[in-house]
Amino acid sequence: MPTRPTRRNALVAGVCLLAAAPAFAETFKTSAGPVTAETIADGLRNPWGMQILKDGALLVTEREGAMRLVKDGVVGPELPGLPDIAVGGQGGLLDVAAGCDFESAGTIFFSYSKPGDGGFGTAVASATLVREGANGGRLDNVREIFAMNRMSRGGRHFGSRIVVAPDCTLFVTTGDRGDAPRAQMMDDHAGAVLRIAPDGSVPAGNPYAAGGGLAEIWSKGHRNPQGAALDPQDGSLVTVEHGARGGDEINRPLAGRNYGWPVITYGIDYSGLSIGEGNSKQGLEQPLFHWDPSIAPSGMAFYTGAMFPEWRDDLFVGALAGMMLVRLERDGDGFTEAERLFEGALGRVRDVRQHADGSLYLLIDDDPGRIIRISK
Ligand SMILES: [Ca+2]
Repeated sequence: MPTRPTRRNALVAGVCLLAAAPAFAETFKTSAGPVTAETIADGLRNPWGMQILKDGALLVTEREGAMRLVKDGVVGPELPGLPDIAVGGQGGLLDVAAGCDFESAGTIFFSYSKPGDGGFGTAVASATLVREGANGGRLDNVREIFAMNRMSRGGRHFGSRIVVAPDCTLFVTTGDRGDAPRAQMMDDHAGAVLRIAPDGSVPAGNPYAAGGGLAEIWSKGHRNPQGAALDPQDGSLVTVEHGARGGDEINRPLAGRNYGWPVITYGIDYSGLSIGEGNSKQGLEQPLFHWDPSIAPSGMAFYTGAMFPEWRDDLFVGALAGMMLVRLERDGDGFTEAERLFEGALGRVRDVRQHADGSLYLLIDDDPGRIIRISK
């Protein structure tokens, strides 16, 4: 799909959505009993990433190139200060995450498709969130801390979840940009999990810091990981990626490992042609789980809350094409699908987050899109 980059600054940015969400709630039968899905904010344009703040405000990105605060059901105005963002296809403003020092310094990180020489690539910036009132504010000290080394045309597969680890380093996922062989190239940031310090430098412990690949690379061979979270059991990173047809997969990316794409995959091309060399090969890692048929997985979260004791320690994955929330239970070192929630009822689930009160928040990627709170 050709991409027409739209410089965000050229967009008409005057739409301030200050209407409170309409009261709208539905009840669903689940393995944890009846649960309520309540729309708590509406009118967002393709929301992509969300960080829940301590006072209950939600910091939300819209793919079209806007970041907003949502508080008490009211969607605030665009927060000024974003850099130029190439909006088109799957690109735009993508994930957002609070830094380790958010409470003291207001540091946030966000990912986006950056316009550059030769096209676009996934980039990450840091900024200081300065809040004004309940749901207003601005971004100060905006600084690009990472950009893919190779820009390219085309609007597919930017990856782009950000996970802040307890040591304050950032895991960032990138997609293959629709050019599968790049996922195997060690001199290319595409198709990878990357690990960077909060200032963008290379932290100690990266597997290729001394050579063999770009120093930011943590793992390679990923197609388009759009979900990532830390496993509360051992702190390890878990990712979920869009595969080819029948090849969406969950991985536990370890330093210096290769997760196979496009050499091995459980998927086939959407044209029906086979891909690569089969399902397995020595030296390439197996996924922990894969979906056939595909569900188009996006954001993920481990559940550690008290509201749904039946679901404690389970993994939730949002599905776009599948329009549902998938619950997975542990199965040895891996996971197995246990339940499909809200299938077809709420829309494309772009992201899922756990609130401190144990409820789950879903981002519905649509225009207008919305935020839904799952509780009981
Ligand atoms: Ca794989």
